[in-house]
Amino acid sequence: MDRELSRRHLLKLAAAGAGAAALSPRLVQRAWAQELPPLPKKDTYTVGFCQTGSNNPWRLAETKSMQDEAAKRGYKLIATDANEDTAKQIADVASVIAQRPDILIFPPRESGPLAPSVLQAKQAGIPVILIDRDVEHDVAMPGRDYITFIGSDFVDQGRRAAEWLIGATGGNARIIELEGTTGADPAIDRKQGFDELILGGSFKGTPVATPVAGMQILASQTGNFTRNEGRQVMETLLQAHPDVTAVYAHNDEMAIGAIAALEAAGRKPGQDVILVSIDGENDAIQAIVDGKLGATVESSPFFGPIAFDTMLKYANGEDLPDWVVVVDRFFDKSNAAEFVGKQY
Ligand code: GYE
Repeated sequence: MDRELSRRHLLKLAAAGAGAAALSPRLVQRAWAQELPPLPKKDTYTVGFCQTGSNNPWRLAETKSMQDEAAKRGYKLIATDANEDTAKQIADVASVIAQRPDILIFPPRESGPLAPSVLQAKQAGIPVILIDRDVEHDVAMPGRDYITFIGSDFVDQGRRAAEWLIGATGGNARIIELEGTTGADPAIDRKQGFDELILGGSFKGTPVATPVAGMQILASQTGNFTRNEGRQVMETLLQAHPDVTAVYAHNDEMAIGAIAALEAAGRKPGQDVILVSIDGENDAIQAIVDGKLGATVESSPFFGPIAFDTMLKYANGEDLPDWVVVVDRFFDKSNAAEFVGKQY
């Protein structure tokens, strides 16, 4: 057992109010069994990276960021692509574990089904860092079962989108919400943050917002984070709700799809229908400049540098937070021009 890691664990026990000296040997033994797998200090690492798919610019940018950074540092990447199929990602993780990388760094496509995969890696003695999407903490816990989650505050992203939309519509809108992949952490949280602000609600029993009287959500349906499904779902919902005046899409690709559906139906995105989304890809920045998309909350796909830096901190025995929060910018017509073609 790495001494630095042992120290980290004891610090945690102490922080939890359980002094190590007060623990019976059996309890200590059980605590060790819960230890995160260690990561030795080495000159080079073999890193497992199980991507969810390659069906949008965000995913491609994330994969490239991991590949580029691994190449720069001379690390070997064992990469898989689940083709946006959760069952395949579960199988991919299992097969990468069998190849015994030093560490597994990956985005779990769905937060429930991939949680056991994290435990599987831990059992095999392979430490895990989750990037961009998290798993359910009642099954797998950061700091206990995996090192940490590196990613954005998705609830806050949803809130920021709602705040902007309330401002842009003067607090009066009939909204269609295009949700991300069902069961994906960002889809769940982006809906929660947005809906809470618009409709009012509570978080763990505490009221967080009162409804905005003039804002209503006409329909909320998944478009699977893709442009094509965003367009198709928007086409269908537009027929059922021709009185729509705003769209909130959980990512840019679906917003771009919705813009196409609106234009095909003779509507004027940016004028009679106001759109807001999340990510900050090139096409979205351009759509803002063109006056079709109102704003997008940034969600960065560039995880390579921060993922490997975090990995090295772990190898060095540094105490890490359970969540490494990625801070996001915001793009609207006030700043979009300076980012044209500079994103991904
Ligand atoms: O917003 C979306 C992608 O998990 C944060 O997944 C990520 C999201 C991102 O497909 O475009």
